[in-house]
Amino acid sequence: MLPLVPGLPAPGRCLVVGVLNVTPDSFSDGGAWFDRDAAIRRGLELAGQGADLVDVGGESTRPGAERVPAGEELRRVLPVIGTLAAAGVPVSVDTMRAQVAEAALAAGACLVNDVSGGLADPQMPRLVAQAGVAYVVMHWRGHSHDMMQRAVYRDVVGEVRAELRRRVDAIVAEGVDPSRIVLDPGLGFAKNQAHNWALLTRLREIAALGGGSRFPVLIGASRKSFLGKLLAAPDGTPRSFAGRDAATVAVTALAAAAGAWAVRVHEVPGNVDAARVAMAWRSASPAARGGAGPAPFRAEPESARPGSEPGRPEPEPGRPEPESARPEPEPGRRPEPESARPGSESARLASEPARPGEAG
Ligand code: PMM
Repeated sequence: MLPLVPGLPAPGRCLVVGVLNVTPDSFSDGGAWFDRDAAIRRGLELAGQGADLVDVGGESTRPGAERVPAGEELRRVLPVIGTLAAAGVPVSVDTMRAQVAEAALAAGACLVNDVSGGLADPQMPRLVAQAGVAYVVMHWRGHSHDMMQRAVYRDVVGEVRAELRRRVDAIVAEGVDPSRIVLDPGLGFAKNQAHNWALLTRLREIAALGGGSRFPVLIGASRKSFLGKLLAAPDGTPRSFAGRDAATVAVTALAAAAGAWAVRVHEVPGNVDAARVAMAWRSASPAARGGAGPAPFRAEPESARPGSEPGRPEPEPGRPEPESARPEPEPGRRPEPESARPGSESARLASEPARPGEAG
């Protein structure tokens, strides 16, 4: 089942968050949307292409980046957020500053995406709690100028989980509603290639954070250097940024099939398709019949299958059931099945008759 986050779109598939960096220096698109009108046009374009949210940021977090003053960050993002929100586009603000988040929320943003998970500005969790909005809490070990020196782990998944757990506890203690928290492993932020791949393949463990409940997980793999290195030319030259979009789509399909709640991407259309493919995949998979996903194609009632327990996912053969598979959502975090939501991708999959002449 995909979790629902109150106040945010629920398309019944992995959400696709379009990146809109209003910066001169972001790593892959720096400068492209620095002009205000170009940024607004791009935001409308992303929404028109099917982005469920447009994530507006005014400060680059590329490795080595220095901070921009708060006044400059506000100048970059506020007019863009205000115009997009007024046009009906669901907008998130990518900021580490409570002052910027507060102004962005007043301008119409509905989600705070804080790559520092509340560490860069201690006022942020309280602000988010008071505003009652959704909050992306990313794993972060320090500002971009020297973050790669902190890419040292003995057990990257265990340490990222433990550090996120501590952040979530601190943020909830400040009054943030746990049902509004989205976790993000922070690919590329104090992580090398091997760290990123390890985290991507263990999303369920990140979502569970060591407890029974599951948090929604957002993945930001788009165009990142681990994809550039993976696709490097024989002489070692990394693939160009735009040349990483197909690999980004592949990661979206895999992450969404593994249960990611959202992906943050530069190019929307292929990723929306991938999220839809993943939803169909999850809907049709045998595990979905046990509760790890919706069950629109169920051929027999769960109770008819020997040893099955309604609502309980089937462990993979030969593997113990992960704690994240235990069906004990936190109070207030009981998502309805995607197939139950009218208009959702999975409801459509469940109800759509096969068209004549088309193989399913
Ligand atoms: N990555 C970047 C910026 N913001 N936010 C979240 N939640 N997760 C990310 O992985 C993330 C982010 C850096 O990428 P960009 O410069 O292309 O925006």
